[in-house]
Amino acid sequence: FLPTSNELGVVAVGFSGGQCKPGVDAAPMALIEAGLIDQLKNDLEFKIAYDNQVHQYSEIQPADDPDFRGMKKPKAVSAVTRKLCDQVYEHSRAGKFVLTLGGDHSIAIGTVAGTAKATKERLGRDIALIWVDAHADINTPETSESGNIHGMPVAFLTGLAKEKKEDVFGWIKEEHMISLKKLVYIGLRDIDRGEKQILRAHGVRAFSMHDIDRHGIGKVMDMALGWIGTDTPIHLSFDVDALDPQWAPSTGTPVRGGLTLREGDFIAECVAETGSLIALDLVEVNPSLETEGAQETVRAGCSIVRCALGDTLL
Ligand code: 5AB
Ligand code: MN
Ligand code: MN
Ligand code: MN
Repeated sequence: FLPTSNELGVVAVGFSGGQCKPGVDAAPMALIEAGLIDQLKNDLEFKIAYDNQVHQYSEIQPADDPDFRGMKKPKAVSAVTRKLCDQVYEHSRAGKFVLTLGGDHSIAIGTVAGTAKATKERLGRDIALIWVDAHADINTPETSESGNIHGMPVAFLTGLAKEKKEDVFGWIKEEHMISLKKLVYIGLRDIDRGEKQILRAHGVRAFSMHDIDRHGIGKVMDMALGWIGTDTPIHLSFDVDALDPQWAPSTGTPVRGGLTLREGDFIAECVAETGSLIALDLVEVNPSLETEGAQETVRAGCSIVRCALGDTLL
């Protein structure tokens, strides 16, 4: 079921409306300027399908976008992720591997919805979702204290959060959703109260930093991938704030006590080794924060992408 060839669809998403700090929209350009796409083409020999633009989607974001159910910029995030869903769907439906460069993590509503739908159609299979993050991003509009939608994507993707209004995520249908049983978290260390209740109530498989300290990253990856099982198409959504701020300081919601650079790369390498990866998101790089560390954060992001796409040491 793998992407049929070495074809890679790249979508660059300069969107920051899922949270309040400007600058995360500049990440795709920073990653590309650091040579990421050239490396994928030349070193990893991918055939790249990239439209050579960083999508800002300003034309589809409404001027008037009041808070709704506590959500900030609900219509803008809904419209952008809906459009992104179509773009990712097209690549994935055609059997291409899809790399999406964010943007804040709200964009995963679009990317995962797109691959979930495409994979159901193409292979008649449900995808698994590996969410590497300091945060669980599974707040519903009601449990969220911030109203920032980048803390809610998993709730919308699993149907825990629902909304009938078409222009506020009502476009998300069964075909776009994933099962809470096929969701695995790695790197968690900052979970809201309401999120903890959700994770417990649904028995979601989650490996926190505590688990990584206890078992080591090798054992944790065995357990995480064992839970998913072989032969299940995997979408990997990697929030750069999973890494410790020592390695990735330029991100909107840094949390100390995170993954080392090598642990981040190792996670990506292990997922690559399964041969089941169909899509990757890299999100939450914000080059305008911590200018000293911006290049370091960008480099860390590039490294994770290369590892996930099969760059091997030997
Ligand atoms: B990120 C928080 N849980 O809901 C919330 O960076 C943080 O995509 C969300 O993981 C962090 O606002 C979202 C406090
Ligand atoms: Mn996140
Ligand atoms: Mn995060
Ligand atoms: Mn963040």
